[in-house]
Amino acid sequence: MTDSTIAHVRGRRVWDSRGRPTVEVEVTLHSGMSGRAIAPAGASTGSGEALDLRDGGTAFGGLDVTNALSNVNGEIAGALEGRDARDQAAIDASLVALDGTPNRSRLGGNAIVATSMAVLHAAAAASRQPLWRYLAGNRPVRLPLPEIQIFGGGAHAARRVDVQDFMIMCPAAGSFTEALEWTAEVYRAAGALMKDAGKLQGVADEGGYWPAFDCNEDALDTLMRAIADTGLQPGKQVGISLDIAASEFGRDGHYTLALDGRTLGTDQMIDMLGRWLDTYPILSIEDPLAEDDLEGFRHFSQSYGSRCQIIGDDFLVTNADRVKAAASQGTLNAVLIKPNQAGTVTEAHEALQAGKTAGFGTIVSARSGESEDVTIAHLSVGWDAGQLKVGSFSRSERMAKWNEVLRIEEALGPQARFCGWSALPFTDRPR
Ligand code: 2PG
Ligand code: MG
Repeated sequence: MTDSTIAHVRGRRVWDSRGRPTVEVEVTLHSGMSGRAIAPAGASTGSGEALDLRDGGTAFGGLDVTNALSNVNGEIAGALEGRDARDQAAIDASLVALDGTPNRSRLGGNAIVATSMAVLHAAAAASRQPLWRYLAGNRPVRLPLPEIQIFGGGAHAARRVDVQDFMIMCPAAGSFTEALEWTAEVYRAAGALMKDAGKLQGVADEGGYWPAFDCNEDALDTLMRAIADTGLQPGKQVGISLDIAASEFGRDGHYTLALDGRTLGTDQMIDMLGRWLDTYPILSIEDPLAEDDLEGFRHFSQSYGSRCQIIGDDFLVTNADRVKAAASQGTLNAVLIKPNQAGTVTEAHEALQAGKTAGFGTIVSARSGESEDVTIAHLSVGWDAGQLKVGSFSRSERMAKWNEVLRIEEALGPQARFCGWSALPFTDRPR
């Protein structure tokens, strides 16, 4: 038995940022050190994701997690107690084998990912290092380029507009601190514009302003005005990033827009996005097409991949094999990394490494249902991912992550390096 031997694994029910039940796991080592993590939850989910186990029935809309918690406190605890928390890969492999299903539906993706992350925290605590440093070892790390939401939309705002995330990126900022400062100004300016227009109606699930717009372009124009109002240069200093989350409204090559009820074919969808790319300084676009539209992705990437980051989220579901296939098929140039989509820390890391090997942009990402858990802030630095997507610049489940990166930046001191433009996988910058 060593200091890092697992003594207890305990699951408990806590509540997420949407007021829904979720799984927290606490792993205590023989030394008395411990690690804790909370499972996040998506609203726009890819069909290939690890599955959250929910009770069904009437309580809390069927979303309770008592079965997932029983699995943590029963089978999972039984399998992990006595194991060394530093053997992350072996522990994650055991969790996958114990579950035995391709999508973690027996024990629950929520039970498994919270356990996997709690084991990681416990191992870092045993090494008496912050998590990001434990992950990085002696390798140099960089502070991620943040993607920050200004307006919500899609499944996070009752489909008020089609696009799910209207975000900004500040690749010309000199530091992570400065990127947040610029973002804070844009967020304030956007709020003021909404107020003046009589459209300020609170915020959506990830803290971006509620999208009280008549069309998607209205949101883009308002975003451009907000950037300009701060005195920052759109394109050169502050770019736009969109998550279309097209699987939410597209299938079999047909895309039905919520606002006007129009149905577009794949080519028309690509034309519409292409017009946006020609009109606005869009640096990044996520899930521009639905997860079943491989040809659409390939076509879109061929047309725009040299001047825009094209991210697979629902399309890749943080799966290393899918990332490798995307690299050989030329369907995109970046991958979103969500630990709960993959199921375990190890699988998420494998997907990230596959992305790096392919020369892709790699973005560690939160979910729309979040908590005070800041694991992903540490993963983004410790894995040197280059980018971090957490939602907006309000609501403490979002701010907790941005603030944690500020603490890491301070701890790095003179060694702090901000990714900026280098995080983006394309060469033709906006002029
Ligand atoms: C996404 C995420 C975060 P959700 O689609 O990228 O914005 O949303 O967690 O609902 O899948
Ligand atoms: Mg997405």
